[in-house]
Amino acid sequence: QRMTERLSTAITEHQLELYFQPQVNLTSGRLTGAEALCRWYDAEWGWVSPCEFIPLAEERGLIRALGDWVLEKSAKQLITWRNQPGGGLPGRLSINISAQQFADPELSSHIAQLTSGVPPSAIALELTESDFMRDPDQAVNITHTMRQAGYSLSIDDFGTGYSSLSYLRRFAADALKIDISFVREMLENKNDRTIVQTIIAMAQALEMKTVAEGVETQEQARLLAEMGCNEAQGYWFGRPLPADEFAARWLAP
Ligand code: G
Ligand code: G
Ligand code: MN
Ligand code: NA
Repeated sequence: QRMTERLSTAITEHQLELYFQPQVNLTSGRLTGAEALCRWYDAEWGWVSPCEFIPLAEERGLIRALGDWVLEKSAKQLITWRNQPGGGLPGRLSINISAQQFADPELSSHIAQLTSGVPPSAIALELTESDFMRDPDQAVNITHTMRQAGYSLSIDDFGTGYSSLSYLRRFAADALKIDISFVREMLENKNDRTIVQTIIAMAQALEMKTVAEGVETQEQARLLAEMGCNEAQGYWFGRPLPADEFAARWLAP
């Protein structure tokens, strides 16, 4: 209860922060974009994990306000970077969208409003596989609208959400993000390795890109590259950083 009030205040008074984690091409090592990750530092509680406050925001009707803040802040950041010497973030900024935002029939036009000045080609939206599967027929319609508007779509936490092959094809997503739980032990665990390889083969057959999550070692990166995974994200390449630190480390001077 108290947490709901504090979160509500944090949203309206702009006490949340966006961190940015690099995404890289596994063959070239070059930056392909970044994922925007929401952070909340509370004076009394310290850092509160999004695994706690995102579900709370969803339950207590705050996710729309939080999601709008994330979209607006993302747009401002992209514009700021673009106006700096060196020319901005290469590739796309990936933004997490929750199921309730995704179910909004006005989502595409709403995002366009909140991100005015930023071309849709600079934005990828991430929705978890289980959120896609809540109402798959509706998701198919929305994904087509989003694609027509020029946004990229990624299926987040892939492998944990039981999507059927027929829906996967119809979602028209650009990328599958291989869930961290399969990447974590892929060197030691043959089953996990097989799952990762199978996801990559399936994505290739459906002409989707693969992005591995939670890559923490060079060995994992090497094996994923060998397996044909396109991109990766994880502590091996870089942790999520505040905007200025991200720019100092990753963007051209
Ligand atoms: O960054 P971290 O691993 O702590 O994030 C935990 C979870 O919170 C992840 O599943 C991530 O997708 C989710 N998350 C982070 N930022 C946002 C956001 O801005 N919106 C939504 N809907 N989820 C987010
Ligand atoms: O669920 P989603 O993929 O949106 O969230 C990504 C989450 O994974 C973020 O909370 C981020 O902080 C976390 N993360 C990113 N890279 C790594 C990593 O290499 N190892 C671990 N354990 N977590 C990571
Ligand atoms: Mn994500
Ligand atoms: Na994920």
